[in-house]
Amino acid sequence: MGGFIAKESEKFERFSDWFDNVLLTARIADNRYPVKGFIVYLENGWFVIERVRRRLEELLEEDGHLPMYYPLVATLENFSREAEHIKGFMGEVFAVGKLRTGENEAQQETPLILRPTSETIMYPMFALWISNHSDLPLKVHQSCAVYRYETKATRALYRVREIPWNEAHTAHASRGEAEEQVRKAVEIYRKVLDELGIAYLILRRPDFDKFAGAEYSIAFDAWNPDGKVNQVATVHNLGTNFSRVFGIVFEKREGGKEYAWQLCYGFGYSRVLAAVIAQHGDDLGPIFPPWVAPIQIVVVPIPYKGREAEVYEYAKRVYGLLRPGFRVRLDDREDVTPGEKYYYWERRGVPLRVEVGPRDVEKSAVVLARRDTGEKFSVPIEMLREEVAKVLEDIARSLSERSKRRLSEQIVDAPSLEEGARNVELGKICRVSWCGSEECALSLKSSLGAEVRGYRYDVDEKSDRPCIVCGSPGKTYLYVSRAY
Ligand code: PR8
Repeated sequence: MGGFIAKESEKFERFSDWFDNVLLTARIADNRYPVKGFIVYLENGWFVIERVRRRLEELLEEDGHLPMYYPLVATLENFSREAEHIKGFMGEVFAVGKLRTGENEAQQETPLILRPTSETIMYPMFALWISNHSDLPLKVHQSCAVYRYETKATRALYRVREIPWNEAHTAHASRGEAEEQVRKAVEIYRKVLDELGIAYLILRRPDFDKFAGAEYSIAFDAWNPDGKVNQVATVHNLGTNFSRVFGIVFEKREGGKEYAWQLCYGFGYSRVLAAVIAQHGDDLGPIFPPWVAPIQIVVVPIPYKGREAEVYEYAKRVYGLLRPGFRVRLDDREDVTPGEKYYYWERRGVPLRVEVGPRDVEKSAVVLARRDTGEKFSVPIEMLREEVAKVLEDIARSLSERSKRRLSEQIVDAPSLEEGARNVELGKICRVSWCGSEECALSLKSSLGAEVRGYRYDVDEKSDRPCIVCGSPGKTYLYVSRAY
């Protein structure tokens, strides 16, 4: 066994072409819809998103988040109440109103805005519902689309103008409780991403890059084959910045009033889908982690002349054995060769293939072929279900390990600015010693020609080297790379 090395040169050397091609061939998304930044999610892409959505919502609801649905539109007036927030988003807002259909409709009403995010839609309602400490904590979530008139180049899944996401918003009675919820939110996101085998860094963003209106922001940056990291989720501590503006005030247990402490966090479904494809795929196409794979197993009969009937019969039996509990497809097309079928399903990301030929019929066995490693092995039919379950689990584990290895290979320590710039050019994530000053972080952006993504949130990385910019003693390490 072994000896098979997945070909990935296309994916690493011509990522953009590879990705566009995979989206269409594997029926994930079609980017040809004639409105910039809007795409059609095809059956396989949407299937993965749906699975991920269900799992995320399950975890959020276990943690006490209530599912709600808020309006798509807001008035410009409401939207404009938090000064920092509006500064951050005003350039990206879509406006809507009634279409003018006749001459005498000269008088236009003030347009409404489409939510670019829902703080200013939800928080006036929070103010109505919260008046006492017993109303807290309040935790809500919704999966929906938000709309941003992105001015940077759009890119299917990575940077779209209609963004499918889950957003969660919470209000708490103290700074401490809000901080505790930051940790819980990070754990929930971490769990979903880990189950998908996605490898990422959890980074606290530098202050100049925090969410508009937040005290601080934490982000999950997933690695990407072209070296541009993919921010798949973010957790923002809003402090009392929004509650002051929207009047979210509560009566304290010990008497007196206080503004509620708030968080908001978002999980970008389309970017998570992009990470699944980009991190796990190879030159043939995607490899879906089994629990989100639209089809987990394909059964391919290998008929020999004169023995077609018994092979097809046997394949049907195998299919029947797997059907309860697995998402399985029997490819019994008669005008397509087994080899063509292998290729067809490999390109669609099916993680496991079951081959059955005349010899398997005789031996009461089947051959299992793994999409990730190419390994093949024979399994007796009475062990089929257990073996398949084990192999699927093992595929998930090995996708995850491989992806983590890739991430650590992509991170390099840069001792000087020249080294850093060269590595950024090579598509690396540079780790550089930093004194903690905003000025040095800002200057890195221009000297390395890349984005300053921040420092580790989950690990306290103490630096014992001088700051790469000013030379004074380093405090921690900053991660710098190109980004989507
Ligand atoms: C918030 N408010 O808004 P955030 N294309 C694809 N995914 C995107 C795009 C885009 N153009 N823009 C953002 N995302 C907070 C938290 C409520 C929820 C995804 O936060 O602006 C990214 O994965 O950081 C991003 O991390 C997430 O939405 C949240 O967006």
